[in-house]
Amino acid sequence: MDVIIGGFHVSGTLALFHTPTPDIQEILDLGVTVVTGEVEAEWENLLRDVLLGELQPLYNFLEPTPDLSTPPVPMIHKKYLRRFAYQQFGTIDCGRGCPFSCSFCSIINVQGRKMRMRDPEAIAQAIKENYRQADITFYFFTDDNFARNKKWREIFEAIIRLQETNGIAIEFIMQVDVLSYKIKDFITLARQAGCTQVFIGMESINDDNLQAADKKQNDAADYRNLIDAWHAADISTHVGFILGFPFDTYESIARDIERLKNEIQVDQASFFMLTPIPGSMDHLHAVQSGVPIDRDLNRYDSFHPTMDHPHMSREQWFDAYKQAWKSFYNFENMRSILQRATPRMYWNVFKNLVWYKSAAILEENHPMMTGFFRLKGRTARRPGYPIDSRLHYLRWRVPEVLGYLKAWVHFLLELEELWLQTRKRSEREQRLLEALASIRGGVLHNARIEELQLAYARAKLEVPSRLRLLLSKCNIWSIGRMTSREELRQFWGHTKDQLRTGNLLKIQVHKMVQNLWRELKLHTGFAVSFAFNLLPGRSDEQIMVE
Ligand code: B12
Ligand code: SF4
Repeated sequence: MDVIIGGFHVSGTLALFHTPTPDIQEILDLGVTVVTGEVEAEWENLLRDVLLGELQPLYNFLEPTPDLSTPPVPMIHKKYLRRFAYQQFGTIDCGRGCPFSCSFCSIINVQGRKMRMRDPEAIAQAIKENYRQADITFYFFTDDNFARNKKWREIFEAIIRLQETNGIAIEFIMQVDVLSYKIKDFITLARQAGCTQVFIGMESINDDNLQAADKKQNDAADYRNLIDAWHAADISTHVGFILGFPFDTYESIARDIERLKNEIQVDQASFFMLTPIPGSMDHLHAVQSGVPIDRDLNRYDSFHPTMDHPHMSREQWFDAYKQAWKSFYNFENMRSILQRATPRMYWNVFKNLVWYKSAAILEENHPMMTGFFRLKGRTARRPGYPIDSRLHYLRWRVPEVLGYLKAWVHFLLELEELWLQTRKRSEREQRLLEALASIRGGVLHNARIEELQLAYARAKLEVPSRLRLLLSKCNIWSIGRMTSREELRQFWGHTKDQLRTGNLLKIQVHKMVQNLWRELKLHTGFAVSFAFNLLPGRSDEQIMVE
């Protein structure tokens, strides 16, 4: 069987080392064909060589990089999407390259620093086809720096025209640099075209680190302006943040995360341990100067230390990394993020927080590598690793899954609390709550029917009859005036204590039934709201859980 390997690792490595490195030589010696660079202009020739049995060991297509204006945009097939949790999601690379020269980055050494772009009309056409054939309405534009795509305006305009003339509205995420907010009209048009989130290469808030990494375009003093500018357009901000630059220490990392949360106020952060990715200048310099770096390339995933750090042991560095996730995705920060979010941003941000926290804290993996539940099949092991017997597999896997499910139950309760404390209430609901709070000195629960009627009157809303208000207590779609789970938490804690101490007579059965009913309504309301808002283009306003 012919085996061909292409893509970023082999391309980046050969772009900088020019001759095969030991890992590439190893696969060449196994008879594998290695293809470096982009293959848009060469794919046909490559396939012809396969068919004729004339495959060469090594193809170098790094130079010249292909023109992107004519090759067709890859189409996404519905069949392929069936195995994904979110099947409306697609990717398109609208352009390639980046003019900057960050030392940890391999993009520039594979795709080059000169920007190349696809034809905006071809992109719009692909979006149209994907919509018709595969119902795709959400995109990740994979350009590493969309802000430097010279055709960004034409691309946004073509997408806006699709909405206006064909009724095809999409939402998308794109990657941009920190200077993007200074480009005239960029943010406004991005918003109109459907951008819901930007991924920003922030990397560090320590200027010494930024200088050391040749990331001179970043100025930490400007970050807050950047974030404010995107927020003003209702677009949420997600930053890439690297830990382990030369001027980082265990303590400075913790301080920087606090600033990221409280001063710069980003909505989401992806943390990475600095990794000398083959194809980056950092990797080349490490190899050339004999700096010890890990040989096992499986560890080059940004969540394993692969080299020593000047101020931290590998364990400390890894711990600082883990603490960064914990600190950023703690309850208080997630609450602040959601309180700041506008109604348009709210559910997008909420969903991302669920994904990120469950992956980073519950699964202890990088969110970009992890979905919601890792299958970990018994026989699905990397070559060289032993396959467990069925019994041995069940012995560790069953407790692991049970522990994971237990962690999820806690997490779901945390999410419910987050939702109750931050959800975007309709104006009507807000008025009613304020009126009731003013009548009852801030206490919202256990209101009598007369108090409720008075609150409706004060809020200048039509006053419901006594019967309707009584019936609404039985309505499963109504979460009433709950703004926190705290009262329920205290009740269940108290009941548990009474059960433990055998004080059964003191258990208030009618309160227990009442609270079970409230739990059921709350779980239903939250589940329905969450599921409903998974659909793109929805906002909480459309589902009334008054
Ligand atoms: C989008 C993206 C993601 C998305 C993927 C979403 C999705 N559903 O597709 C997400 C966010 C999930 C992701 C995750 C990760 N990513 Co990523 N990701 C990218 C990104 C930005 C675009 C990929 C893409 O679609 N490119 C467009 C296609 C057309 O380009 P291409 O893959 O390079 O393919 C061309 C050529 O390389 C060649 N080619 C490619 N494969 C082959 C195979 C053969 C046989 C041949 C002949 C040719 C060939 O032909 C293609 C056409 O020219 C790239 C950077 C980049 N600009 O490419 C990083 C990148 C691929 N990711 C990277 C990394 C490190 C990761 C993570 C490890 C991050 C993390 N810590 O979790 C994870 C790994 C996930 C995993 N399970 O493997 C690195 C890989 C570094 C390396 N190996 O050298 C890259 C290069 C970014 C970087 N420099 O840091 N990623
Ligand atoms: S700005 Fe981003 S894509 Fe460009 S060189 Fe730096 S890290 Fe790479």
